[in-house]
Parts: sequence; structure tokens; C-alpha cells
Amino acid sequence: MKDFKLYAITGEEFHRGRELTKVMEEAILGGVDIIQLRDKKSSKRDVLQKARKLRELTNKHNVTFIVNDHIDVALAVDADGIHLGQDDLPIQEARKIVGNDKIIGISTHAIEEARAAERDGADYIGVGPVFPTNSKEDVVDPVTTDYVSQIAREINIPFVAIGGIKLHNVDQVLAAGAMRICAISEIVGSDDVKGTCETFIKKINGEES
Ligand code: TZP
Ligand code: MG
Repeated sequence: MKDFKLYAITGEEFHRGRELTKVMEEAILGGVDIIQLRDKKSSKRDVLQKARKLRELTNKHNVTFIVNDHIDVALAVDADGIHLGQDDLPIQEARKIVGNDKIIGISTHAIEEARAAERDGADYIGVGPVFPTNSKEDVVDPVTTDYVSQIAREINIPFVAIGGIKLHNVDQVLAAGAMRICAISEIVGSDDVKGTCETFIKKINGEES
């Protein structure tokens, strides 16, 4: 898997009418190097259409493209990978379907889940929610930045911190040992999507505190 620093997930409830591909292109121009289509509400047909557009966009910019939940959609548009939750198909079963060339990421909220993901062959894990967030339904309690540090010490596959991460608190997450940051609302809900991503990148690179 190509490594990444800043991971943006779609969240159309935050786009305020702005077109999906426009918002995500701004994010890419600001430095996002991986994007995920996450749409829990639309029909599979509509998810497929959005995925096609985002695949085109990400190909144009050479950015990694991940589809949440829908393995069939990911394969249909030749996405780079899929993102699973703890209640989705187990990693080994998903691997049988997508093969070794696709990225499999999985959300984890506890050290046992993180260890299992590593053992089962995940390419990366999501670690969170680090802080409280309203962007996910049935979200678990925040895992805290101490937990991010534990993951940084104990887990050997790439991990990305997620959940309630904003420009004003990302420094704490980076100080805890995260090297990759993921956000929904702070990026796609921003009035200046590109500028927000540029500032995230500077912080991740240690160029601005
Ligand atoms: N998984 C854990 S927290 C979360 C997801 C999808 C939501 C993150 O959204 P935000 O707006 O960056 O807090
Ligand atoms: Mg899922």
C-alpha cells in the first residue's frame, strides 16, 4: 500500500450543497492523499455512481481511493481498497473476495481489535474515535490520546487516527504518536477545504504547531 498522511472521508451532510467531487477535489489539492467514499444512506446504485466519479477524480490526481462497506462497488469501479467495520465481513473473508492487491482497512476501538486486524492481514487500521464526534451513529466512547500512544507502541501496521480531530486539537494526536490523520467534518465541512487540508499537512509534517 502506498503510504499516506491525510485521509479525508466524504460526509455529504457537511457539504452544504457543494458538489461531492468538487469538495473532494479541493481536499486533494490541499494535500489529502487518500479518500474514502462513506455513504450510509444512499441506494447501492447511487453509491456506485458516486464511486465512479470519485474513482475518476482520484485517478486523475493519483490519490488512493477506498470504498466503505460495499465490496461489490469497490470491485466494480476498481477502487484501491475497501474499509470495513467490526460488524462487516471478517478480513479473511473479504480478502478472499478482493485478493491481495487491494487495500483492506478496518475500524478498531480497542487493542484486541487492533491486534486481531494486524494478525488477520489488514493493510491499515482506523483508531478512534479519539475525541467525541457527531459524524458517526452509534459511536463508542472516545478512546483518548493515551490509547493512540499505546497503538503507536504496540501495532506494526499503519494506523490512522480518527474521530473529532480538528485543526485545534490535531497537535495532541500527533504528539501521542499518530503519523496519519483522518477527518470528516473538519475537512468537508470547512469553508476553505483546501486551506484546512494544507494546515493539517503542515502540522503532520511538523512545520506548524
Ligand atoms: N469512525 C470513527 S469516528 C468517525 C468514524 C467514521 C467519524 C469521524 O468524523 P469527524 O467529523 O472527523 O469526527
Ligand atoms: Mg461498515
